[in-house]
Amino acid sequence: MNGDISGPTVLASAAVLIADDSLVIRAVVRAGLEDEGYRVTEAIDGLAALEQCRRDPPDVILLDVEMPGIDGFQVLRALKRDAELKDIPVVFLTSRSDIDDVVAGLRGGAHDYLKKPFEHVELLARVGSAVHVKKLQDQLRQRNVELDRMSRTDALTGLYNRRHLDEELVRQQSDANRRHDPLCVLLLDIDHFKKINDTFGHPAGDLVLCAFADRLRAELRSSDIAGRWGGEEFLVIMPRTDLGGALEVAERLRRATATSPLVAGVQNISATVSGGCVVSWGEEADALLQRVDTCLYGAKASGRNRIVTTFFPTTELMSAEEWFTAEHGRRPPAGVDAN
Ligand code: GH3
Ligand code: MG
Ligand code: MG
Ligand code: MG
Repeated sequence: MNGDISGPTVLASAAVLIADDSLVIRAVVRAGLEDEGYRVTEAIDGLAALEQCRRDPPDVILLDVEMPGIDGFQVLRALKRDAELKDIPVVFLTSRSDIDDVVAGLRGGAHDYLKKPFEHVELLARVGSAVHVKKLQDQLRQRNVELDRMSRTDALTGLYNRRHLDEELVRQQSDANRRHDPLCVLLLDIDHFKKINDTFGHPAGDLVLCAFADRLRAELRSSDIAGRWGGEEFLVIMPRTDLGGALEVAERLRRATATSPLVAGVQNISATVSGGCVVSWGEEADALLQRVDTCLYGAKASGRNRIVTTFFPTTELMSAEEWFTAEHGRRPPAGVDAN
């Protein structure tokens, strides 16, 4: 990221709101700032200033103290209460007589103040310093957002990582319990992946994992949350999905993997996948994960390339095919568009 935030381009792109009931002050300040390349908007009183901030938040607010309706201090308090607006630096414009109040205003979170009548150079210096602070804050916030995103992303596949999935599962389960919505989880594990590594090499194995991640992205609905659980295991959280719907998705993924090879660079590598797929019974996330893991283990033990589930209220395992037969007397639909 470019660290220079004081150059003319950055300042020129900064937006300053001037809130003052004096037409003369607004005109003088606007002219001075526009000459320097700032974008300037105006508000004629406190309420108009707040409205303007909500509509199009500026980088800096030049705020008169004495205005009809709500005064500058009340505007400052309203800004500080608003999560979206609280970080916009406020520079008070004040006459000498209310300087003590303005010092109190600084304790209330104002960035700076400017005494009327002010010198042009001082106006520019104080606005410039406020813009500088605002740009630093924006960069920091942006960097934090990016760090947070990275801390939740699997570096190889770009899917969510286990940390995010763990948190998301707890959140989704509590939402589902509160709303009495069904919630399903699907745990997939590529079969004999070690052999793929041994045969084609570890880098090709990595590409297979990426190709499988792409397949997940392509096959799932936008409301599904898919991530890499670890190694060659992937977890999909399916909110507002009943077991039948989740098993259809799971079967479609399993069939697609078994029938069309994964593209790993110049190689097409055939693979199969096994999975456990369960609907939440309202239990704790750990217990739900334990149950889906037992199903996955069952799928491996019973021959791989299959999806296994449990039949409420017992923990007896059955394949997806058996479930569809028992539940509907039918096989899973051949091609269901999940999008
Ligand atoms: P099973 O059908 O029982 O799941 O057999 P498997 O070989 O897939 O399972 P196993 O747990 O024996 O081996 C998993 C392999 O996955 C071993 C490990 O080296 C490999 N693996 C884990 N993470 C990665 C990775 O990021 N890249 C690559 N290329 N391989 C990985
Ligand atoms: Mg005034
Ligand atoms: Mg595994
Ligand atoms: Mg495996």
